[in-house]
Amino acid sequence: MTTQPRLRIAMQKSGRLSEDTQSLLKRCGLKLNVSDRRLLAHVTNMPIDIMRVRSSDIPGLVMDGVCDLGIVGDNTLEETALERELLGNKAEYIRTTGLNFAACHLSIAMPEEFDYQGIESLNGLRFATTYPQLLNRFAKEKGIELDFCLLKGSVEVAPRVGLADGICDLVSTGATLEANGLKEVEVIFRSKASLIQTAAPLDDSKQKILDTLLPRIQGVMKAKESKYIMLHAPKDKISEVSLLMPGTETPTILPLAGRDDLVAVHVVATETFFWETMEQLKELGCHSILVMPIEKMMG
Ligand code: PRT
Repeated sequence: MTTQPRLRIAMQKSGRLSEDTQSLLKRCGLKLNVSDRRLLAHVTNMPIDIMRVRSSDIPGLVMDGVCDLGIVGDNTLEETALERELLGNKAEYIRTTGLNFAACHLSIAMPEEFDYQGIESLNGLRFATTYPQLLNRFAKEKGIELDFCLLKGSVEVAPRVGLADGICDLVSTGATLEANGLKEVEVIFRSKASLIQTAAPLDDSKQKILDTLLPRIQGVMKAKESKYIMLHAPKDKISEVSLLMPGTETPTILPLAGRDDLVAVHVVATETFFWETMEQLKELGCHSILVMPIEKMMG
């Protein structure tokens, strides 16, 4: 008896990526039972296995072909690729699609009191970082010499304890830098999560599974960014109303029972729909304005 090949996807076991990744896969219709101890979770309704590992291991697992796909931050991906190239290891992969979560940036930060006068003021200084390759590439591009020490966590404490002059670490809200008396002076890399796959072509049956999964992932991403808007508008104001809709497709205009002066307008907005826009719509005579989340989108 031949068993159907199963697509293997690597995801972070626990941490900042794991919840969003799990929720994405579930919203794509995958039924999976993820318990803390189970490191290889079977999807029960599709031939897919989920391998739960540290995020820093994900790029290597995909580049070495152990996993077909992986969901990982661009920061980890780029750092690993640079490190593997340096060591002469295979560093090829395909970035199948960007994902809209885990947004952050890798920045150089200095103590508040540091007199920053531009890139040159960093020359010859020592930095604590988890991302030596990205920092090194930045230094080379800018033509400066930096010294660094590798820290896998609590990087922000390094200047205070005399381990380094500054740091190079991930920032999302900036609260950790502020709490540790540091200020951001240079953003060196911007990152979000990505879906990656092995550089070698997948066999036909695995490619078929990916061909089903990928539009679902893109549909979930698009739905997350979109809103369904319904409102009642004066018939003679339709063109002004349409102009106010952010990033919308052509609106659907529907008659309203017993009203010749009003119509219902339905649109999918792909950009943020601000309170200010709703207020402008009201000024045009619109009412019953509803802004609703969309669960899934396709086509
Ligand atoms: O799984 P593994 O242990 O190998 O990875 P990890 O230790 O990097 O895991 P985790 O869960 O901390 O981060 C996973 C991924 O989340 C990162 O590789 C990034 O792609 C993404 N991400 C997004 C972040 C942040 N935002 C983030 N803010 N990763 C870490 N941080 C840390 C940062 O290092 C700093 O200590 O949060 C602190 C700063 O946060 P703010 O909000 O105070 O600026």
